[in-house]
Amino acid sequence: MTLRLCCAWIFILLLPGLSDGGKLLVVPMVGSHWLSMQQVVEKLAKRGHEVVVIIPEVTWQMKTTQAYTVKTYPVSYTLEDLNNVFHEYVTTHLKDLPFPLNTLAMYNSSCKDLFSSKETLQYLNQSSFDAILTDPVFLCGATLAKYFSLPFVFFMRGFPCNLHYKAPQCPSPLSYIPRLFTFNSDHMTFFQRVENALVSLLELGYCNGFYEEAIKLSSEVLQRDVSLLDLLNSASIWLLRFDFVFEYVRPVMPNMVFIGGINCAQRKPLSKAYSESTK
Ligand SMILES: *[C@@H]1O[C@H](CO)[C@@H](O)[C@H](O)[C@H]1NC(C)=O
Ligand SMILES: CC(=O)N[C@H]1CO[C@H](CO)[C@@H](O)[C@@H]1O
Repeated sequence: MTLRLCCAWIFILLLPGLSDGGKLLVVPMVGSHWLSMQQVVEKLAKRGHEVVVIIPEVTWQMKTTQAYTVKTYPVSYTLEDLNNVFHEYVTTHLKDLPFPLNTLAMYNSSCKDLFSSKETLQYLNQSSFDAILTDPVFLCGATLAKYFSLPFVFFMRGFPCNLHYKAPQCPSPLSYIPRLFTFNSDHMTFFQRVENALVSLLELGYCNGFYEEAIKLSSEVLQRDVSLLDLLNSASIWLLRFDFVFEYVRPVMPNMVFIGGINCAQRKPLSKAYSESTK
């Protein structure tokens, strides 16, 4: 009996169809986030998966290769708008001001343009992808996955407000898991625990405010009221581009995979000046 079962398994594994590559749609975030994602995308294409990367027509040059297909969609802004947004982003960052709203506006208009392009949506629908790989920080990829009812994999550094722990429902007892920016450790005094509890109350409110427009757009596209957690909590796998040793020790779910090492995939030798100064 067990032998027969075993043979059946071997037979299933040898069926030609099952070892064929899948069809993957990649919804990246342009800019620095693309650099490490590209490594993965290239590898997947080399392993025989059919990969399509979808990006706005107006974007900074993204190094691409012939290994995968790049599909662009029309957008309502110009390269000059994009550059202005970037300059403002850098200046506000340097002055330590909060995240500039025009950056958000740019991302949300690029997502809106994607859903306004009938031709693009038709192409995506007809391509019948097996899954979506996306950097979810601006939620467009997650919305697209829900729109086409496709399973999706997140590839990311992290969300503000600990959403990458909250959405997959990691246990997060307030007395032991320090909240972001509190600088507490996992050993907290009574007052630190109170502080931790108060910060955790503010977290979701803060993120809902930050993502207000993006959530509005997702609700419009999906024609129902969606919340931030609705959009995020059904991700099949979370590939997290950091390492838990840089964070606090905390329990994570089995579909969360730390891949911080990928940031070192494109390494270069130290510059001569640096190696000499450390001698
Ligand atoms: C995709 O195309 C099919 C068949 O043409 C159609 O029934 C379906 O509604 C489309 N899905 C979306 C999300 O547009
Ligand atoms: C906060 C923010 O950026 N909101 C903008 C998102 O995009 C829409 C149009 O696509 C704008 O009307 C919002 O002001």
